[in-house]
Amino acid sequence: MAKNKPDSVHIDEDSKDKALEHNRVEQQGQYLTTDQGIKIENTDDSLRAGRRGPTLLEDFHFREKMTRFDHERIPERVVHARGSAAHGYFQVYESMKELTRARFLQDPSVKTPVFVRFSTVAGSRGSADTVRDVRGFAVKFYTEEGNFDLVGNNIPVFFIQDGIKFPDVVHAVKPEPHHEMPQAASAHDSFWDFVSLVPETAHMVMWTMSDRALPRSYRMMEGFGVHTFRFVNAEGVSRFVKFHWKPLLGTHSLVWDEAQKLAGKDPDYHRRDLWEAIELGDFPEYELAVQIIEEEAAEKLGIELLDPTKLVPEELVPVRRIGKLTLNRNPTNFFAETEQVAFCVANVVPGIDFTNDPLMQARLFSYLDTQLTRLGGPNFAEIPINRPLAPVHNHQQDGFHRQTINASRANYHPNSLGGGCPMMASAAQGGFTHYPERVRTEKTRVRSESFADHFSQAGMFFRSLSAPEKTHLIDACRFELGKVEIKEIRERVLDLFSNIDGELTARVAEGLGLPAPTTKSIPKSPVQVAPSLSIENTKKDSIKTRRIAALIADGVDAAELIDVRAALEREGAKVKIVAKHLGTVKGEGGHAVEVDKNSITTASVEYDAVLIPGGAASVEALKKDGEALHFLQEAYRHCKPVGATKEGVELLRACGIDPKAPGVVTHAKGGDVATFVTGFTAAIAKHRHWDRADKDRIPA
Ligand code: HDD
Repeated sequence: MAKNKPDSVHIDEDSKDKALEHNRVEQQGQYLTTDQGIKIENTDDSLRAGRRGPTLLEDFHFREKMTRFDHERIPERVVHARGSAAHGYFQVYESMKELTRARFLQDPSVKTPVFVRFSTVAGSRGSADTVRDVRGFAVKFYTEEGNFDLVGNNIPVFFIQDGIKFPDVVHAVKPEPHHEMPQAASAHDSFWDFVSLVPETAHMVMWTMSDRALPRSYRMMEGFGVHTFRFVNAEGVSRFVKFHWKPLLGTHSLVWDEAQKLAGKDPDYHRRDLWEAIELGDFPEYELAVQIIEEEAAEKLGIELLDPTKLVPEELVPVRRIGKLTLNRNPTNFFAETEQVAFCVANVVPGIDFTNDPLMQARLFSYLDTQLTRLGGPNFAEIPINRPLAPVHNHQQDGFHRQTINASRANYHPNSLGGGCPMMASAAQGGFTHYPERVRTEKTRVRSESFADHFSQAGMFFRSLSAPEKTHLIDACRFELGKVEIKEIRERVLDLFSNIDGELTARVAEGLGLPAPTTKSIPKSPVQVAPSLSIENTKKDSIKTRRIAALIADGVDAAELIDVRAALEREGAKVKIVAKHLGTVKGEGGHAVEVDKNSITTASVEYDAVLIPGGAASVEALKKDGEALHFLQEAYRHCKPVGATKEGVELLRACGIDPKAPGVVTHAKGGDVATFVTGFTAAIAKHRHWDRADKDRIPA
């Protein structure tokens, strides 16, 4: 039916959920049918000529079932293949009217639905979650003005300055072409060969060797838009903007030994963590923050804003928190949503615009292009998860898998047959107008001189880390380069490092048994040390959702365990009872304690802290149990908080653990449980206690 008013749309938190509801199919209570709706009487036996005879071609149900199965796979993403996603909503704190006309950033009462996909970069779809890698942090905002995709990472800079080198860096890091090894790892010759020959990788390599590349959880990592974007307001005034996501649970990381063990014990560790947190109602939250840089101030900054290998330190330009993202719903179907979602850097709404960052410019092309193959043609925006909530009207048509049935005879513009529709929208009517940046220059493949410094910020990052973080980074380099087989590559990387920092070069060289090249003269950064870059300086004020393992055996002091558990859970932590067997454990005085995990199915690496409750018989049994001793020693070695009450303290001694070591909290007989819980809570909030001088002599 012809209409003379444009569609209007009202969006609230549930709008996308309601839109997806049309595509959800409930199987409960239904008959099995073919794709044509024919009910099936037997799906376990194919149609054959005689009971022992050949299968007949006419068995349409068999052929359809098999054909559909044979074609279930689509190409995995060429990068970021392994991912996990969730639905949620975004709400701005106050109107951003002065800075941008983007409508979803105007009204604090509006909840804009979002779909967020987290990912690793290098590994295949089935690879482990906890590998050393960058994490993708891609957010699709379903705004009333159309979809805005903020396709970021958990690291604020990138390996290369120009997207034309993206295929090179990705080929170098992916498994090598002759034998397809190693999986989901950068510790191999081709990656480090590339790094050694492309000095612009230096800054990002510092980040990927740091603890940032081993997040504890998708819920506990920062996100970054990386590029400089533009905010444009209704008056057409443009300002540069850098986007950040700040997790409300703080930023926390794993240690390398733990990450490697987790990759075997639970390859789905991050996926499970995200899924379970949402199922339990512990909704992950992140604040959207922006750094705003006036056009005139940009030149005086001393940092090339178009260079994606550079960040703007928070110490130089403050980060303003402007709104909150809450993830509150798991997808209904992994393939339909998480796998088929298609993000694109070019998806922006009026009020947000691009810059000439050559990496960003390349990305504006690549995403739509890759979806054409991955999702089988040009109609992927019609897949339910990708479909905007804003109305879509244009003359695009046909192609594989078209869903929309355009009703108009006029499929061109201008037209009179369709009354000139769809119409153009002026800026006042919500039309997207590109920021009219002045461009008057020559065509060239020459990179600007302002992109020449590759080392000042690599050095700034390294210098900004705490001593333990520096050691982790150096150990990571020793590990990765230790896996490199060609000695010349190791030497060239050391030479590269000598442009970054003397201590870094010397300590990595020592680990590799190579002479350290003399430190080059390192260019100065406008900010020499940026404390905001160290994870240790991020907030550590909560134990919400931290997993604590209580190791127990028969004879545990059940009454006290129940008290301590309740107190920790009041703070939002999750206490899991770990024992030799499932079922129940007999506590002192006959209390039965329900076991959550038997020790054969779990390991210390799955927890943030360990609790050893009192109870003489329980502790005596644990002392003779190698698995329990290993559990505790491993957690201690990974610098996790350890709490022990009464006889539990003896288990520490049996493990060679000093009860007075940092992050070890004890409470002797007759002590006050409340004081113990307060101390243990503070130790857990700190997440890790790196200053354990003796940890390396603990066998685990
Ligand atoms: Fe990219 C996927 C993030 C540089 C080309 N990229 C992809 C995803 C994320 C990023 C999070 C996964 C999205 C999802 O969950 O589906 N990429 C980044 C960031 C970059 C970056 C933060 C640097 C600032 N990417 C980059 C460049 C190019 C690409 C320079 C090419 C010129 N990226 C792609 C891609 C992918 C992709 C090939 C693979 C799958 C997809 O797009 O949908 O187009």
